[in-house]
Amino acid sequence: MAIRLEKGQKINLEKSNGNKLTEFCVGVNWGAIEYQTTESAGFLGLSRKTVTKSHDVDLDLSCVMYNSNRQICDHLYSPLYKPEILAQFGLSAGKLVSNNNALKHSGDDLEGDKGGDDGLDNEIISVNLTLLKPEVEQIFFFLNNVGQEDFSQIPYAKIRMYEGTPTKVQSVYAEYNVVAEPQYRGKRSLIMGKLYKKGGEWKFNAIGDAFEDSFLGQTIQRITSSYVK
Ligand SMILES: [Ca+2]
Ligand SMILES: [Ca+2]
Repeated sequence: MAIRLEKGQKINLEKSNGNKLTEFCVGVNWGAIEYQTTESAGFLGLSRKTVTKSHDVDLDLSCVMYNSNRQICDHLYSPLYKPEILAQFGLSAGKLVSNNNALKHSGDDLEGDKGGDDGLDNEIISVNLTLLKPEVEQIFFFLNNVGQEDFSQIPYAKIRMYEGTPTKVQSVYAEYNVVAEPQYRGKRSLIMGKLYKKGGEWKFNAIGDAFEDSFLGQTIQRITSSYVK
């Protein structure tokens, strides 16, 4: 049974059989905005018909890793972010694989599901904690909306941690539903949570704080200034 994460909740990465969870995926599933409109149809376009159109929603799932000096030591975010804009925030170019292959991103989805919820995550970060460089102490996962709409306009956006692979979900460990929550109205970025090492063991803290940030660089600056401990 998956844990329904509540804002601020801290959990141990321990499975029901007592084993540690070291390999898992963090995924986000979301939908494009669909709407109905009419357009001319028929011979000479003299009649009208109702059609369903969709408006792409480009959410980006990313993460940044910090060392014990609270400095960024690695990251995963879309290579589509312009390096010159990232540089203004002191950030390196985007990439989809972290050092040692410890974390891997499935790639930048620019649209969201069309034609209804397909039940699959649109962007996934696979995590293998055993491959992390020892210097990594905290890993923050966050979500940005590259488009103009806020989270409440998106039909669904669900985040989950699960065992399995990006193509096969074995067991969902924890999940939360972003757009169903009123606190996400008007917001375009979300600091989802952090993995952190304590006494040599990894734990997860669900943060769930949403902001108006329109660019990933703002969200990373916010994490660095207010969330890294
Ligand atoms: Ca995306
Ligand atoms: Ca999907």
